[in-house]
Amino acid sequence: MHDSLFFQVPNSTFAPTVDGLYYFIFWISVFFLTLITSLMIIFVVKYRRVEGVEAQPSPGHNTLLELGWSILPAFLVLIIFGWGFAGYVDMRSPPEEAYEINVTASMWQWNFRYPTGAVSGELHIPAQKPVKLIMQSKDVIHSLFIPAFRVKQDVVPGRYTGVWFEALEPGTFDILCAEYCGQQHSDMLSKVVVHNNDPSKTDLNNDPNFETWLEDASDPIKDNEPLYESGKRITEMLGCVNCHSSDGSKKVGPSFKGSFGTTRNLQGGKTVTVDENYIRQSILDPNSQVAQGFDPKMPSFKGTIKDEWIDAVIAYFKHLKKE
Ligand code: HEC
Ligand SMILES: [Cu+2]
Repeated sequence: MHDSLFFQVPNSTFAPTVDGLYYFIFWISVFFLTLITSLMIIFVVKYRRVEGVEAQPSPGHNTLLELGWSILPAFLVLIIFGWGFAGYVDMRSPPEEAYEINVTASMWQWNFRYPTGAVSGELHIPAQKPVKLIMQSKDVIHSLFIPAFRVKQDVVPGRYTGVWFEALEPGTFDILCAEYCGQQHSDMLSKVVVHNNDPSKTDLNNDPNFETWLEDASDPIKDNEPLYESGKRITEMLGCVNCHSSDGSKKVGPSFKGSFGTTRNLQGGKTVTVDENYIRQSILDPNSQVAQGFDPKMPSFKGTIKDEWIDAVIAYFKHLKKE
């Protein structure tokens, strides 16, 4: 399957209804646009005023034709209503057994929390299982939009809103904010990672199945590995790697590689040494010290990242320094 002109690859159980209805309306519109425009042009030419020819009085009306063009569109509109309403009711009625994930939207970041206590900046879900999102906003109105699933739902401060879906195939798909929410609205991007839901299948690309991912994310610090490995896992889990590389290349933010122990020029003219405290503060309150040459685009991870996880991330910085 490929992205089409109007849609991303469909990947939820809602997609057939949404796409089907969309194309139904689209082709009806194309049909009537062509029919009406052509007839108009033909009549304009055919019945134009010609010198020396008297205008004829109207021959009366055609009851059959008039009933036809009233009743047929009425049916079309009712079909569209019925089809759309059935789809809407389905989208508004999450199944009892849906897996629940809490979502917090804030300027300009998505935060996903799982029943086990795991948190992540990207949404991880099992394939072929209904998932329900219970969403709230910390500040202004945002809107969770997952084009591949054909769902979009506003996230409103002061109340919960919800959305549910069932993904079909494993893969990675876009999440966007579809409600203008301030300066960095267009950066409020994330991904939904649909995991293989079949424990007997270990994915070809080394993609863990959902249960494995959830176990790691619930407790990313493993006793039997060096702390920096856990730190690396945490930077992947929380989506740090979307903005920071570990190979020295510049992305949205400075690379993690080789920065520990170096001197950083800050906006405003101060300089600091990249040490434990600087890293900790950069994670919890990034805008309090913005590195020169970069935009203050990093969201705060206060409340998302646990203190022990910061230790591990710092260990990872130190490890990258040595490498
Ligand atoms: C949306 C992009 C984005 C994400 C996600 C992000 N950062 Fe950043 N980060 C930045 C930018 C931009 C800067 C530079 C500006 C600043 O200092 O605030 C930065 C700066 C930093 C710094 C200071 C680095 C230096 O060399 O001066 C650290 C440390 C850091 N980020 C760690 C993290 C960690 C850990 C995570 C994940 C928990 C993370 N960042 C997630 C964009 C991001
Ligand atoms: Cu937003």
